[in-house]
Amino acid sequence: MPRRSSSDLKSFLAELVDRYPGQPEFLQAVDDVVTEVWPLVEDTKAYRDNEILRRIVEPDRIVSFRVVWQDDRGRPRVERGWRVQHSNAIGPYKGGLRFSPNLTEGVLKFLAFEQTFKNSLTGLPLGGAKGGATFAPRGKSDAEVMRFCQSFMTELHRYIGPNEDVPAGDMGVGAREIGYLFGQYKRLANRFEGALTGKGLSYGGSEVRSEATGWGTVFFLKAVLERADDGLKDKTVSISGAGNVALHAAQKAVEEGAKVVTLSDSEGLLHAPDGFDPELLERVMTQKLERRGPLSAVAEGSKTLEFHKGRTPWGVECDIALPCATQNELDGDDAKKLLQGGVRYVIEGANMPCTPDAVAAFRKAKIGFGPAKAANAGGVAVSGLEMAQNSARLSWDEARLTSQLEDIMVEIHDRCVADGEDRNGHVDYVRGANIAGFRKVADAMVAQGVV
Ligand code: NDP
Ligand code: 2IT
Repeated sequence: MPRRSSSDLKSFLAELVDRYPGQPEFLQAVDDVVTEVWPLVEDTKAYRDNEILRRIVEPDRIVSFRVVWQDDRGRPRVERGWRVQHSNAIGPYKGGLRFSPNLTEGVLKFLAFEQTFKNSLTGLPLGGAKGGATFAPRGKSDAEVMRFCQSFMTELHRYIGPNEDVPAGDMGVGAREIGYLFGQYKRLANRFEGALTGKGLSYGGSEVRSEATGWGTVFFLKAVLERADDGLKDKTVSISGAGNVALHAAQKAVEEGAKVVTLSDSEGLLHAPDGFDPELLERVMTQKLERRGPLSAVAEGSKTLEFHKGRTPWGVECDIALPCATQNELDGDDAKKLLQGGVRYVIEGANMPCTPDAVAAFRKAKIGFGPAKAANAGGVAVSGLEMAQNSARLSWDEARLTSQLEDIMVEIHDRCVADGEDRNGHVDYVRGANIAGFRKVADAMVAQGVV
């Protein structure tokens, strides 16, 4: 079969644009991976002969379903639910569930696509998937959340299982939702088994899973810093978001001696010019993760905190930026502001938080840029360890899991370096993560034949 050229790359991507015009996030994620792995595919006859690229951009399957639930007034409410099973080439489908009113199939396709390469980078046997629903947990009572989760699982349970597809949390799906989802799965399957991760510690969950994504992002950052002969102590860090990932990233960064000066939520920016201390972070955790209230309330009556409605953290000068809220939250203009302010490292805690313009600006400036599929893989990695503990019917302790998480993040870092370092010793982590993540999946696909 003849080799393809870069004009073929353009037409390959253009074909997808024609086929999926309503899925910009999916196209964005595909463009990022395909552009980086194209030369590798050109050079590898088995990948070309097996049409690996054409196959990998098409999810194995997407199930979509209606979810009807009853609100507290007794009215039936209708949501859309999905599970995108992208690839099980290297292990059972694995990836989170997102509950968000604006969720679309295209967003879930991007997340499932990314998940496949992220999971490959962890070195664990995990395929890629993502799912969710248009349900908005905000403002709902516990009873409403429970009824929704039960109804959602009544549909989803047919497609998941410990060796088939293992969902976990993502935006809008935390410990409470996983509890209700697991309870309904167990009732329907009549089996106590690890069909979900992120479970509570009293019923098969793993130590360190709730902290894992944020802590893992900081472990990855530390590895990047260490390679640059630099360290986290006394660095000024801007973080966006105030959810599971952002708050645990902030917690670990503060523990490592950094000064974290921002957090944010969908209403605005919480600026702490003197930095958040551990007690203050505990208060924010209670407000955002337990009470699910607005971040602005934390600043009320405070002399050291400022809340700016409608603003993002990217106008605040920092050494390190950790976008940990949502996709495309940091654009080209934000990147310019951050670079002008002297940012030296940008590490993605959220999935695809930087737009292509922003990523291009950071790469051009040759700062340390850690892409999501490498930097936020700690969450799914500890999910993989939760699956291993469930299979063995054992629970490992916190110290063991923290050290395994750190080892995995350093290994991911090193995989990025192996495939992303140029002749001058500069590491392009975007290239490294895409090539290393892709190669393992592609080799497994070649080995398994035309399936
Ligand atoms: P949470 O639901 O716990 O938190 C999300 C946070 O982001 C909330 O503070 C939310 O604000 C804020 N937010 C949402 N949309 C916006 C917006 N448009 N502008 C500013 N802030 C916004 O989710 P997670 O922390 O779990 O997830 C955050 C990111 O990390 C997502 O991209 C997710 O896919 C990714 N991720 C999560 C993993 C996990 O293990 N949980 C693993 C790997 C990646 P508000 O409270 O006002 O809604
Ligand atoms: O985006 C992600 O990696 C997650 N939401 C975690 C997935 C998981 O299965 O733990």
